[in-house]
Amino acid sequence: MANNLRIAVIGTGRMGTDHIKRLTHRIAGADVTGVVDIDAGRARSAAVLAGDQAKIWDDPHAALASGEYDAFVLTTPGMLHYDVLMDALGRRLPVFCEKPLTADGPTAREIVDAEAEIGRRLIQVGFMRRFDAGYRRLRAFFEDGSLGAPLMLHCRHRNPDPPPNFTDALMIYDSVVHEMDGVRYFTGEEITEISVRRGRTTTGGDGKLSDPQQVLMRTESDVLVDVEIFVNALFGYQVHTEAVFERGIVDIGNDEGAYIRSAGRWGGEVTPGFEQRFAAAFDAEFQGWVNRLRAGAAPDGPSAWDGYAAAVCCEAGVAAQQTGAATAVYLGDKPALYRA
Ligand code: ISE
Repeated sequence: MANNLRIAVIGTGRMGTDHIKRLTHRIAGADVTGVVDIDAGRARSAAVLAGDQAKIWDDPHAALASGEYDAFVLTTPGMLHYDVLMDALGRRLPVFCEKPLTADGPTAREIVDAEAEIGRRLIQVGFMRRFDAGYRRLRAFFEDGSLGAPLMLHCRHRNPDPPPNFTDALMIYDSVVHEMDGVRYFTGEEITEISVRRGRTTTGGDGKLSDPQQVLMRTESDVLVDVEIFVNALFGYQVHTEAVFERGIVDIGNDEGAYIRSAGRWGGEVTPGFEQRFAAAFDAEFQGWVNRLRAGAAPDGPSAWDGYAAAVCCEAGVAAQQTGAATAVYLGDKPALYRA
């Protein structure tokens, strides 16, 4: 195997620091040797997390141009992704890009077209659920057909509380985006139509969100999907999926772990948040990405096309939220690079 990958992490907020810790302590074959943030204090703390071996930058383009890194992890807010990705593509540098790929469908399409023009995959998008053991197990039933054709997916996505300044649109862009990618991952099909229903709102939040909401989707072969997105669920974190096939039902995402009987009660622990629920998935996602790059191979995780498709689905979802009408999803041609 080649030397350890020299990685620069661009953006050292919540996800950036989580990934620095992961790459530094749990992933083999990679060193975080650079951190980039316009906030100098945050960058310094991030460098310490990387074992104090990381060079600090305030400009991502300078880090990209330096020639000091083999790969980049991009965890800035989504609206800053486009310029960094375009620069990295121009330099043929691999980037692991946390979702979203970019801020909107048209710019995401530009990234797809630019990468397709190069003819080699350089970008992997951080849809970590694809690396969750339960997700993989469920997908196998879609692939092997042992339970017959898939008919429906019932998804529940519950958060204890939303991030600060969350909006109805972010419930789609930041949360339901994972189910959109999940549906595409399980079925291997594109989503063709999305509707959103709002109902009674919980008194458990600050009253600014319409929460919970129901997002309904249809795929190319007419698999129907319903998603409950509930971001002030208070009790803890839950991502649960039930798939209905012609000859069986498969459900994943029930809390696992010890089942305790004590003091006249029975039960176990509820997962507190997505970092815990998907910790193993995040690790598997990064280990796979590092292994591929070290072997000189292109990344094989979620692609720029997957990021683009998710962006277009989110836009349709937000339009459906605003109009109350079923909204069609139109992706246009899929370049050969993504038609493996
Ligand atoms: C957050 O950004 C995530 O990606 C989590 O997986 C999701 O559950 C949560 O709703 C989002 O806010």
